[in-house]
Amino acid sequence: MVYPPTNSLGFPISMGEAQITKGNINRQIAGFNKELEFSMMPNVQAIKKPTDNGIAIGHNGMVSHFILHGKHTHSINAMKIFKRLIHIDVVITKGMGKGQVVLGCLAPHPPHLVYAENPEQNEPFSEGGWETLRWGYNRLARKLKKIDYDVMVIFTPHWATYIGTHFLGLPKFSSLSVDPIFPNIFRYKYDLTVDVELAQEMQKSASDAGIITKMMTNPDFRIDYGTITSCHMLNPEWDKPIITISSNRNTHYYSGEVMNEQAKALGEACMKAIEKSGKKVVLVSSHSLSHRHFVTESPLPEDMSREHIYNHSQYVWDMKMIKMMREGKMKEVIEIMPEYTEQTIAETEAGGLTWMMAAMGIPNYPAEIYGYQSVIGTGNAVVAWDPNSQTREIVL
Ligand code: 2X7
Ligand code: FE2
Repeated sequence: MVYPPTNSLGFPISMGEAQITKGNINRQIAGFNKELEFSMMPNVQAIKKPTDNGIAIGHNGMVSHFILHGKHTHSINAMKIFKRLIHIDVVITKGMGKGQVVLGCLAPHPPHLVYAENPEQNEPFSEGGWETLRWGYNRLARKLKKIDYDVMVIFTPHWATYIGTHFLGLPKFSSLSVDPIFPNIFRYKYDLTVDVELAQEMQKSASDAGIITKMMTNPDFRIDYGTITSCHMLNPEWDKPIITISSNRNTHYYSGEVMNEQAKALGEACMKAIEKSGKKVVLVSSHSLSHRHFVTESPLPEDMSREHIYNHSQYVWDMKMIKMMREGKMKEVIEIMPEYTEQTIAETEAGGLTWMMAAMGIPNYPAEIYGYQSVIGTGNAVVAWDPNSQTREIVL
């Protein structure tokens, strides 16, 4: 058995040989989660059953295609059949082994960004604005289009739950999301799909870790604008299911240090569930960085002559954080998070970045920086962590 490393989809390809001893072969392969079973014509004999988990989705001549549901090992040459050599190509088209995070995104959610994009779902009309952030987001959205993933999991500060951590728990949510502070710029019609199976796994895993949890199963529940803005900017087609995780107010109840510990525990629990699920997941930490903001709006919200960071010290702090991200120093970022959050009233207070970093094993590789810009005085960075060193880029 030969194992060339990967096929064009990035999955391993294995090839095996089987000996034909006589007559014709009608090979039919069926396998369900435990073992592949080869059922063959009576004159065909299997010495040893292949021991992989998977299902065959058909064959074309001598080529069979498998979708695997487990470890990537085969013993296809287990067939001792007629006296000539046949070649069996096993093309693994979809891995259902250990699930993984394929990308982590810091995705700020000022509703101004959606407003400036003028998508058909949003009622108000704008003349644009905040291009540095939007173009950065557009570029990240293009990268995401090239990544194979099953679900986007978002942690949002604007679904604030006062007892425990909640997970979206119905397959569909559809309504109008109105920003309570900026109803003039954000009235967005959404109709989104949730991966309830993974949400339940995450909830169970978090609960097993001692975290208070709950599934949101109220069909009238309104999705917060943080979730919608980050998801819209990352995937305007909405062609993937999502899961939103609420933020518990640990920083406010206790301290930034307690928030860090709780968010880490939640991230690790979510990762266990992801691994078990076999799914490929994009994690999204939806928030701004520094968060002091103006309290009056300019007559035209998108008037960029009015836009600037609230104060210089916020800018200096944000740049310090972004430099550490660029250098792959996420352990240090998390360590300094309580102080940073206090000094700039940063939206990291909700725990999103700590949660995402913990789920990703605290990356020590450089983050991809897509843009930084202020929105009503807050500091916002679009950043991604790509665990795949082959596709990781220096963007800016
Ligand atoms: O939620 C937000 C935010 N985080 C930053 C800026 C403007 C509005 O809303
Ligand atoms: Fe926010």
